[in-house]
Amino acid sequence: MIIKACLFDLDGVVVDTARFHYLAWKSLADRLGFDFTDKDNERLKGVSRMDSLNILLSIGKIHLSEQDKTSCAEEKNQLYLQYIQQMTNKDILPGVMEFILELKNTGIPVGIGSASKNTPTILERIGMTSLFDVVVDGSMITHAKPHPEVFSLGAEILHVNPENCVVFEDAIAGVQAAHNAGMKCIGVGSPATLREADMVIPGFQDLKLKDIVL
Ligand code: B16
Ligand code: MG
Repeated sequence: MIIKACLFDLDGVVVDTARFHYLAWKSLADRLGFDFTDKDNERLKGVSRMDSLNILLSIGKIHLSEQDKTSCAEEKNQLYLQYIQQMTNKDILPGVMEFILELKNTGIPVGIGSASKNTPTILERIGMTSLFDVVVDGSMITHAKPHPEVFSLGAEILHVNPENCVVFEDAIAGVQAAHNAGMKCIGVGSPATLREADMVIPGFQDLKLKDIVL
């Protein structure tokens, strides 16, 4: 394929915010009186905030009104915001910056496609805001991954056809979203989990554009 744009998921691909999401959800679960494990947290990766809350409540076998759910989601987000306020460029995952700079030097536009409504805050904290040609986040979309909207919108804004876009994703729902958008997807993480991806890399360390064969 001819690569004309690369779209990056944020959480788990550019930065490791999973531990902050986990700590914030765990505090909420503690207050509601049940245990929320690290393994449970895997189920929330790439999933929208309200969908994550619904999964969390199903683990705790807790039923809440819509109003209480909204306030629980807000409570979790306030805790999460406290964690991400401490982020710096040291939180950028190894090799991502170098790889993005290689793409930019080659003339390939780069974008973000994230479910997170906190994307602008995180990009600002890690100093990467101006690096991306397009940023599509959770506040700009109606449908969560695996719906293709977050990536389709990015490609549309960049005026690039989906068949010329490559998506980098760490979550199964994100890989499916890329495929649903008609794009190729490189999984970042374990091949066992991301077996639907067109190629899987453990991370970006030492990755060069020439290593990508799709
Ligand atoms: P927020 P991504 C996703 O981001 C996270 O993986 C997921 O755990 C989180 O619940 C979701 O964003 C919503 O985040 O509460 O900050 O809006 O992986 O799509 O970049
Ligand atoms: Mg992710």
